[in-house]
This record gives sequence, structure tokens and C-alpha cells, in this order.
Amino acid sequence: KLKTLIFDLDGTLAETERDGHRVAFNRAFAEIGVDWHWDVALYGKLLAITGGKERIRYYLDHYQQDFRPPMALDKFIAELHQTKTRYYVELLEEQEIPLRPGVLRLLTLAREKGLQLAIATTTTPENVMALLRTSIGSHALDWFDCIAAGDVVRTKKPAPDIYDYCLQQLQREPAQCLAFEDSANGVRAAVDAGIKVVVTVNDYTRDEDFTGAALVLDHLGEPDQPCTVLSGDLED
Ligand code: XBP
Ligand code: MG
Repeated sequence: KLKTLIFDLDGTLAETERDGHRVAFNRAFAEIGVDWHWDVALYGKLLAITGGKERIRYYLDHYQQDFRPPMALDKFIAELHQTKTRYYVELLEEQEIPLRPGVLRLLTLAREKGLQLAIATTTTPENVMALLRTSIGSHALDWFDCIAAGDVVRTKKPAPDIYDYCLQQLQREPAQCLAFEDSANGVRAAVDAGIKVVVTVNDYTRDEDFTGAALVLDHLGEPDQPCTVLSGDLED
């Protein structure tokens, strides 16, 4: 029986990538004085690599081969990523990125029905807190029994590790859970953890391969319809 809904954050709870993370990366690049710029199209390609630190490393390897960091590469990436996180949190505080359509309704309905909520994301814990705080309010942090984020696991999505971690923390079986994702990497992670997954696509992920997903939707917002996800068919 369905007990727990597990949500990805970036692209699923909110459209954080293009006007959030991407802008924060660019502000961090400007702060350290490099002329790198991730436009919307390039960022779309770089999204194939999950995790901000992993994405920066990939970019250096493939687009900036001549760059020599002023310190050990790992330290350089870690510091640059911390700067990026600072800009991302500032950006959310300046201008809220709203939840995607239907998300708040589903969270509210799930809570009313006694379902447990969790988050399994690649992004940094500070970013999860900031997004929940600015889009819903600080009280929303208490809605989630597990917030599994970032470096708490060694290998990020598409590896199933973050979902495995979440299941372990919650002492749940995969069959008791339903995941919500927006990307092929996220679907792979959930499916490989044995969890059924509903996809809500966005402009960056629309054409990706969602093999293994239980359902692919444009979004969760159908205000006049009963919420199909909770109506039972996925519980079998
Ligand atoms: C999200 C990500 C993250 C964010 C940036 O993937 O890949 O890297 O873009 O976050 P998913 P950090 O939605 O599949 O979890 O810079 O904090 O890593
Ligand atoms: Mg995502």
C-alpha cells in the first residue's frame, strides 16, 4: 500500500534550473573573474550531468581544457560551488521561484490523507531549505520526514543511491513509495531503486527518454479534476 511520496526538487517541485541555478553559476563565475557563461542552451546540455560540482568539473574537462585552477582542482570546484550556492540562496530570497502547478495541492492532499512526504534530490541541502522556505514557508520543512540531498550519498542520480538512502532512513520498501521526477536521470534513479515514478516534464526534459516511468504528465495542475495520482490506480 502507498505510504510515502518522494519528490525530486529541481524541475519537479519548482522550475529552478534556468532562472535559478544557471544564473547562480554565472554570478559565481563573474565573482571569481572568469569569462565563462552558461547560456540557456549550453545549460540544457550540461544538465545531463547532475550535481553542481560534477557539472563544473565536466565543463572544465570539455569546454575549458586550457584553464589552470589557482589551487588544487577539488578545492577550486568546492569553493566555486559554495559561491554558487550563496548566489542561489540570495536569488531565491530576492525573487521567489514558485512551486510548479498542482504541487502545493498534491502536498496538501497527501498530508490530509496521511501519506508521508520526502525529498530525494541532487542539490545542496541549503538550497532545499531555501526553496521550501521561500515558496511555501519555514513550516514546510516539517512536512518532509526525510530530506535526502546532495553529498549525503557518494554517487548522484542517475544512480539510485539517493532513493536507497531515503528508503533506508524512512524504513520503507520501494513498493510503499511513489516518486515524482522531471528528468531521465531522475527516472533512472527511482526505477533502479525499485520505485514507481511519475514524471512531470519541463522545457529542458520534454524530449528525454522516460522508459520505466509509470506515468508522464505535463504537470500536476488540473484544478478541477480529482488528483488522479492519489485516486488508487498506482497503488496496485
Ligand atoms: C538537479 C541537479 C542539480 C542542480 C544544481 O538534479 O542536477 O545539480 O542543477 O544543484 P535533480 P547543486 O533534479 O535530478 O536532483 O549545484 O546544489 O548541486
Ligand atoms: Mg529534477
